[in-house]
Amino acid sequence: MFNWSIQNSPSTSVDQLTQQWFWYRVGSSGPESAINTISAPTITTPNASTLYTSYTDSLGRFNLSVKYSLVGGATLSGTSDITEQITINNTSGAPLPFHFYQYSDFDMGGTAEGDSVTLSKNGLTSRFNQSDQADGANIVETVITPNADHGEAGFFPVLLNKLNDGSPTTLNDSLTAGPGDVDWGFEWDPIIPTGGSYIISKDKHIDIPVVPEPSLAVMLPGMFAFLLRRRAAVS
Ligand SMILES: [Ca+2]
Ligand SMILES: [Ca+2]
Repeated sequence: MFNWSIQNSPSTSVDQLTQQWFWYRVGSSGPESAINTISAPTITTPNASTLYTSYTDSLGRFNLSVKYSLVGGATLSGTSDITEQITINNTSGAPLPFHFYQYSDFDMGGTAEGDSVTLSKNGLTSRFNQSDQADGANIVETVITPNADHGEAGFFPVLLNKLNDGSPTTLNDSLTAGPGDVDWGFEWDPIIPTGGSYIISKDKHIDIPVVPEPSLAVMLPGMFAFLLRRRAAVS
């Protein structure tokens, strides 16, 4: 996901997202890989707001799918929502030690600078369940289940480089970063039972300020001037 544009005036919209994507690792050694390296994707779009992408491991250990559901708010409400459901099916014939990562680089308000992020934990599980990133009144909130084992808030591109380097990464559990060009991630470390599935559900919600329509007090003098010019032109 490289773009999430939301209308902020009758004539303009602003992209709030640089990148959100997923990485994975099987076992405790070796690097993480982006999920688009698993295989060519199978993509289906049952309707205009729903997208499925699925990948199949060439070694037969698992398959993985992501379902995106987009719900735009009412026109000029400044709100938009995306839910994602990630399903990992263990097809290896043995318990599968899996590591799954969400990486997010939002740039709220359409600017990389000025953002702050806070990751928070469920009070009962003490595991990560939420991220809140803001630049002024531009806010994105992410809520996840099951809660993640690790999280990391930092400055672009530290976390992205960790996920793309050649060694295994465990997120460092730092809770806050900013203001600046912040990014953040979550990490799940399940052992998926033989023949079992692991399902992650996430909801991301954006609120941005909206520039209202010009008021009638501003528009009416202009309309009268236009009508007077038309009358003058006709007569
Ligand atoms: Ca910003
Ligand atoms: Ca950012």
